[in-house]
Amino acid sequence: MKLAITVVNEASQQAPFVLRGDYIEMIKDAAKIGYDAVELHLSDPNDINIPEIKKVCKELDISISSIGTGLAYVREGLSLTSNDMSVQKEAVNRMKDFIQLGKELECVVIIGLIKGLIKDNESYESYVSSLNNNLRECLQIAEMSGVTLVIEAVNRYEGDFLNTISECVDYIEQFNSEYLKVHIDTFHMNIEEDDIGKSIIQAGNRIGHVHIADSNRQYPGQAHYNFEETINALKKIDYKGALSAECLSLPTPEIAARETYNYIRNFVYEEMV
Ligand code: LER
Ligand code: MN
Repeated sequence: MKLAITVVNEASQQAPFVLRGDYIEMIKDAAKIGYDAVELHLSDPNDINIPEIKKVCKELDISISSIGTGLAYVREGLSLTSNDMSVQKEAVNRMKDFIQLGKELECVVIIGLIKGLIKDNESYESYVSSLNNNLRECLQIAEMSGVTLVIEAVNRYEGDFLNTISECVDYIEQFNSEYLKVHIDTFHMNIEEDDIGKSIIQAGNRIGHVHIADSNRQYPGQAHYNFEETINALKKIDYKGALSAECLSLPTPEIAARETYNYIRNFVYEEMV
C-alpha cells in the first residue's frame, strides 16, 4: 500500500484537497513529508507540464497514484450524462485526454463527479444509458492504453447513483473488464456502509483506489473513523494501490498533510519490515 496526498492548483476552502498551489512545488512538499505518491486534481491535462512532473517524480522517488477528474465537472460543467449531447461528447473527449495522461504518468484515473447526477437528467433510464455508453467508449481507450479507471462510491448527499461499495461492484461487473475498478472513500463509507470491513472484503480485488479522510472530513485522527479496521481489511484483500488523503486542508494544508502522514503510517507500515 502506498500513502498519497491530493494536490490541486486552486480550490475553495470547502473542497477536500490538501496541498494547494504549483503542482511541482506541492510534489516536492509531499516528498519532503515522506509520501510515496501524489494524486493530481485538475480540470484539463493541459494545465500541467508533464515532462517536468515526470522529472521531479523521478528525482524525488515519488510517483503519481491517481488523477482526479471532478474539476472538469465543477469548473467546466463537463458531464458524461449531460442532457446536451455536445457536452457529453466533450466530457468523453476530456476523459480520453485524462486516460492519455494516466498512461504517461502510470496511474489510475478517477470517475467521480464527472458521471453527473440522475436529478439533472431527463430520467433514470436515459442517465444510465448515457453513462453506460460513454463509459464503454472510455474503457475501450483505457484498455488499449493499459490504464485503470476507478469509479467512486459517493455518499447520497453528493451523488444519486452508486452510493455503496456493493452497488459499485454490481455496476462494474457488466463491463467485464480488468481495467474498471471500484474506488472507495472513508468519508463516504462512514455514511453509507453497514459494515465497512465486510464490504471491503466482499469487494476484494475489485477495489482499485482509496481516499482517506476522517468522519468529519478533516485529516485522519481528527474524529471517530476506524482507520485500523479499514486498513486491516485492505491488507486482507492484499490491496496494493494507494491510500490517498482527500480531506479538508484544515487548519492549514501543511499541517493536514503532515498529520495525515504521521497518523496513517502507523497502520500502513506496521508489520511490513
Ligand atoms: C471526490 O473524490 C469525492 O469524494 C466527492 O465527495 C467530491 O468531493
Ligand atoms: Mn473521494
